[in-house]
Amino acid sequence: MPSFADITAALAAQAIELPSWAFGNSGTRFRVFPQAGVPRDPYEKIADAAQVHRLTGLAPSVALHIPWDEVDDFGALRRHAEDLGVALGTINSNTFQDETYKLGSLAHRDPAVRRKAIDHHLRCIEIMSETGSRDLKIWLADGTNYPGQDDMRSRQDHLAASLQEIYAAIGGDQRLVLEYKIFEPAFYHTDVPDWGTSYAQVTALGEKAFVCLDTGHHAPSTNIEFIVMQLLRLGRLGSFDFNSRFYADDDLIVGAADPFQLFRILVEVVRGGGYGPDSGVAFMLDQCHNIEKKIPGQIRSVLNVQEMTARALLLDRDGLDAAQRAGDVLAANSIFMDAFYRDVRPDLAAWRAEHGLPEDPMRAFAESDYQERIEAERVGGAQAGWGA
Ligand code: PSV
Ligand code: MN
Repeated sequence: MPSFADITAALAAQAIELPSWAFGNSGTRFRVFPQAGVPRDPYEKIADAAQVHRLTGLAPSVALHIPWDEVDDFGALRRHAEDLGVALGTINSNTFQDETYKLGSLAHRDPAVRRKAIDHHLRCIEIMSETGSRDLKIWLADGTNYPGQDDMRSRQDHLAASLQEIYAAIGGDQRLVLEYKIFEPAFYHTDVPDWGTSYAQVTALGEKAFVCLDTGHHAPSTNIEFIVMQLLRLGRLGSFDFNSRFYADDDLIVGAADPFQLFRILVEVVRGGGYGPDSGVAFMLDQCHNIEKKIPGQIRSVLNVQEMTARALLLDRDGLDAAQRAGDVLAANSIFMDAFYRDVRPDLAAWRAEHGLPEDPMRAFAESDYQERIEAERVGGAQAGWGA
């Protein structure tokens, strides 16, 4: 079985991208509970994200959502981020909040609506060159609520043509990632409901198009690690949107609802060559902190990913392989479970201390005055929120 010392080089390379929207107010369709100190603009969101990286060393970039994070000067926002020790990351497009998109965007039957949605993505690509971002992430709310409402087949064709036009604008070192989601806001059919549809659409585009897997976007009981394995095998896993869920797309803290599932996913990531800076797989969070404080919510999240990654890296692959070859079902399963039950927290704490990081980043944040300061300073102005 590998020792903790065997995996520290791999752990040191871990990078998890934070979503700018995790720092703004969010809620459910029933109520948004505003929190004191919440950022009023993208600059303040990035300042908060930088705290997570400062205390964990795990979160060197921040994803933006357009238009939520529109600013006059993206070069200035980029410099602001760099001054705080982080980079601007994935640009997320948004075609789900405009009146025009009520019946769809890139898959809409009206060419004028599709034009508007395509132009929005071309604008996002322009922003990517200013922010230095590699990935354009597309998630579409497109779908229908009632059988017969629209022609699913032609919508798929419209989607393919729209994506082709967007893809043509993607730069040589940029990528397009297409996220799928089983349902919501559409309740009968969704135009990109599953990994297979996303895979079919991105492979038709070319080598710079990949699938984004959001862990909250599947039917209950879906074997997500199987999808991870398959997409890695096919060379099309571009990124993760990590979060956790009990019921639907709950957007809770990753690893909170089902740590074992997170472990199983990460085992397949490591097995399939999806871990590490050269793997081409981006680890991102896509979460909302509706009732807990946002910065510690994000710190807890990246630590959860790190802990499960360490356990996945500690899996005794040789032993597992031998047990599998021998057809020893129980031995194979117990080797797998040994890695899951391994408590890596003391080793990680000591390792952080050796690297000039707080042993316990949650406590370090609680003991800092950052939360108090933002609550005192960020008075007046409109607080940022999911959707604004
Ligand atoms: C959709 O539910 C989604 O997962 C997409 O990634 C969006 O961009 C994000 O949530 C917004 O919270
Ligand atoms: Mn997502």
